[in-house]
Amino acid sequence: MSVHSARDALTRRDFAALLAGTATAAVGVQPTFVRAAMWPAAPDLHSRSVSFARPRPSAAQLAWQRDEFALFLHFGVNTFTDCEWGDGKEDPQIFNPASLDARQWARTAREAGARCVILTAKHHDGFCLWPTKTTAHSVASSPWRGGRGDVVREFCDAVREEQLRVGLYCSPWDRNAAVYGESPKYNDFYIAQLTELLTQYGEIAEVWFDGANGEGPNGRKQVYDWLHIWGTVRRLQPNAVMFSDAGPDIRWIGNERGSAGDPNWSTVDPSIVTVPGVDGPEIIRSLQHGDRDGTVWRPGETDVSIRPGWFYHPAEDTKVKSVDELVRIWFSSVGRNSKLLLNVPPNRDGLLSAPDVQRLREFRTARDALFAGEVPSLDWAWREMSGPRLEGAAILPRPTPIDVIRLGEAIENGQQVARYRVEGETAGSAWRVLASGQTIGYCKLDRFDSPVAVSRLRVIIEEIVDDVPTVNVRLFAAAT
Ligand code: FUL
Repeated sequence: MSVHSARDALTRRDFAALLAGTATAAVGVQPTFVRAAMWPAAPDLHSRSVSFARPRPSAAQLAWQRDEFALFLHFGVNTFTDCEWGDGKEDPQIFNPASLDARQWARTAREAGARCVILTAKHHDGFCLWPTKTTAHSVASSPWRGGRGDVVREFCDAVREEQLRVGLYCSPWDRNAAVYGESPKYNDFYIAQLTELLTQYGEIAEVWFDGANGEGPNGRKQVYDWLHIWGTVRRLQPNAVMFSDAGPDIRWIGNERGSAGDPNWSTVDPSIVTVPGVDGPEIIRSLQHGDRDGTVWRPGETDVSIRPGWFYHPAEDTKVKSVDELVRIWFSSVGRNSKLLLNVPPNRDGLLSAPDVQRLREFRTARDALFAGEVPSLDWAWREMSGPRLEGAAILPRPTPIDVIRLGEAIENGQQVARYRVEGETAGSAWRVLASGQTIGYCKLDRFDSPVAVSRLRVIIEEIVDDVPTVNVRLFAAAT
């Protein structure tokens, strides 16, 4: 997968216009399969004033991060054609998930420990899972529920019933829409679809803009009016975060393998992709790692599928990721200051399949076991030092075999830690480095190959960007 950088920068004037609600400027994307990164050369859309302080998350970005774990549901005509990318010519008659039960999706998500669920309301094939007024290419033309069904409605109701938050994916690239590539017309069409989704289904926590794009028939290239699109979402759902390859609120982590960068800053430098000639690897690096001196808060989301594909394929029933692999992904996503968005695709019956449900249960059990032995919070004594900038020490009530250390910064004040190490006093009074790293952010997890019995601990924050951070330390003892 490649990321291209050749895109028109949003100017500061465009951004001011966006805030004033008068924006019309557009940002282009590449005509091949790209993850298009588009960062406005301006502060975060949440902020109306330019500040020189280090960036901080908005309330919506904080809530997004605190979820830690969300499920992604890829569902649509591809489920019935065994495809990953439909070409838009699919007959709506093939969509008939006879036993669809969104409550099973939502219950499974809650039991797995997810706090948000995101559904593909429309994938690249253009088939809409809700009875939209914008096109006949939707569930209304299918035999499912006699053409009177609405997957998005059933999904939203079920997810909220389980006290989880709702996210919607609506693909910008549309291989069915006749107006795709006639830029102003398609922008209107797409904004009308978003307007339906964002006004008829209650509170939406996340709107997911996929950067994948193969463009339209006859090589017609759609020039997206991102300022207008993002502005519409902000106006209709001010508490939602918007994901796209590069924002405006949440950035893509740069791969679909479940691996965030280490280090991983939640701040980015928006100018890096507005300089003409910057090529792919540099953008991927920025997406993976963020930027310590970045001027906007744009944390990374790690999306990965539990199966090889994003959509359901019967042949992949035996290829569901192992628990060990999922736990490894947890450490390389949530454990690296990211959020995990794990895809689990409903099948042709409209249900999550038995192997996936079973694996999600095992994944939850494995996490519960890993984090079951939390050491009751210790009395930490923190002091500011001249060399190492901050040092915290604590005594354990008895020597305890530590398996995992979870560090976290109070990110509402921004991200500050650039280097740290954790030392433990082991039997025989020898101090030994248990963990060391660069960024901490919302959550940094360090796991040991074998548990280490320690009686005292020191956390040394060796490098701080700006202000002295508040660092929270949680210790987890190995199961005995
Ligand atoms: C990609 C898409 O092309 C895939 O089909 C999937 O939706 C994934 C999450 O993003 O860019």
